[in-house]
Amino acid sequence: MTIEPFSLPDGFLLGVATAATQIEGGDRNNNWYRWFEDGHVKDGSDPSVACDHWNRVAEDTALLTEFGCHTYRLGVEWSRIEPEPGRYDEEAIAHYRDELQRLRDADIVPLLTIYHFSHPLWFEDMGGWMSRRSIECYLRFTEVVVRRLGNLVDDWITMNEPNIYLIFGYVMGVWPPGRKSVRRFFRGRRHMVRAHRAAYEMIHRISPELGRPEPKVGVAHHLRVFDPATDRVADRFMARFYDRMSQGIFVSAMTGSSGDGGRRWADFIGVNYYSRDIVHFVPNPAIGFGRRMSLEGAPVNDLGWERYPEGLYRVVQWLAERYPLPIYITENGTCDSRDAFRSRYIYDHLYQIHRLIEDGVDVRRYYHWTLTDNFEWSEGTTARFGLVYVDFDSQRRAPRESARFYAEICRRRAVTTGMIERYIR
Ligand code: IFM
Repeated sequence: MTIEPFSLPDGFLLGVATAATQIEGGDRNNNWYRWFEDGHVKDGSDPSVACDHWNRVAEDTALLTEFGCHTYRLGVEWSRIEPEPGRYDEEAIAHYRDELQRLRDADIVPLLTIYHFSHPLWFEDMGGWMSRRSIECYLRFTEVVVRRLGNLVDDWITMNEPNIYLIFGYVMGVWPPGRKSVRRFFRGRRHMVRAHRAAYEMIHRISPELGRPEPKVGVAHHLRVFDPATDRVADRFMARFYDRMSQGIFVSAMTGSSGDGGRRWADFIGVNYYSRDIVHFVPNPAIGFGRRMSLEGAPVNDLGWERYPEGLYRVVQWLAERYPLPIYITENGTCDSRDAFRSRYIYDHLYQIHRLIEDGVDVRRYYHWTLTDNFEWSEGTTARFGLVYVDFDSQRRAPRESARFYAEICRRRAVTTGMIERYIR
């Protein structure tokens, strides 16, 4: 694969992305803490510890400044803000206001995620996203977030990866609440789509009242490449089926019209890109007639996910052909505990973004996943995605070499020959 210097346009923003539950610690009132208590986190790590970001906002924001990040994607924890239905915790709201103000003071543009896989236990106990009332509950919470934090925020993500949440939680049953029901998957999707659309409209209605006349609102979609294992019709059909059912139907319903002038529920499309799956047709209804795996012999990360940078080009190109909207890469990163290939991964994926921009695609931002090692859901803290190493006993942070590489990219908006020599070869 090509290794050559390249640069990104002047206004292009680079930063990192995080999620509240994965970093904050200190909260036990959510579905992920219960999932941990029930023994479902593979390495037994406790999300109420995570990387103690709640008490280390200053230290972690200093890292963002040190790395020269132009923007930071962060989330709020619903169960902290609304611990009981309709009761809002002023201290938690003040905490998030302080964090956002700190970012603005440091000239770092916040991109705020309202919902990222985690919700209060009272919401889980009423049926979560399966309940018809989920929409009004999510909107009530969203209204509080927007009214109380919205004068500090222009850029919003209403939901992170609704497709992954529903597939893992309701089809595969490997995330809370651990169900296996395709019917529930579609029910949850219906509710999440309605909730997102209404939140989109609400944010546009309220933000101008708060002095933010042009908010930008979108969804962070998890998008993969699905390639058929062979040229056989059955494999090709299954690959298309996965592509459509596990992502296409979310993007179309949450973005709206692909033509100009039609109804739209997104100001940008957020892309979380990690890997691709090779799809085989398997004549076995018990496993849904398909199996997904990594390409044999391909380079993989610590979790066995193929490292396939061209896939980023492919999914973004696919979107750009359909929607005349700016694209933000809202997540991209890799699980690499030895930091053996993270710099190369960053280089390869940013190179694809450079190619896309050269080819006229409107990609405006890139958020690396993630700042520090954190609580990687059912994998626990042993799956390390951080630019910064975390010792979870002492909570000591230590930037990895890839963090130095990424910091240089942020500062220069470019990869030079010298950087290639220092970090890639
Ligand atoms: O850690 C997750 C994140 O919460 C959502 N996108 C994928 C990441 C890596 O698995």
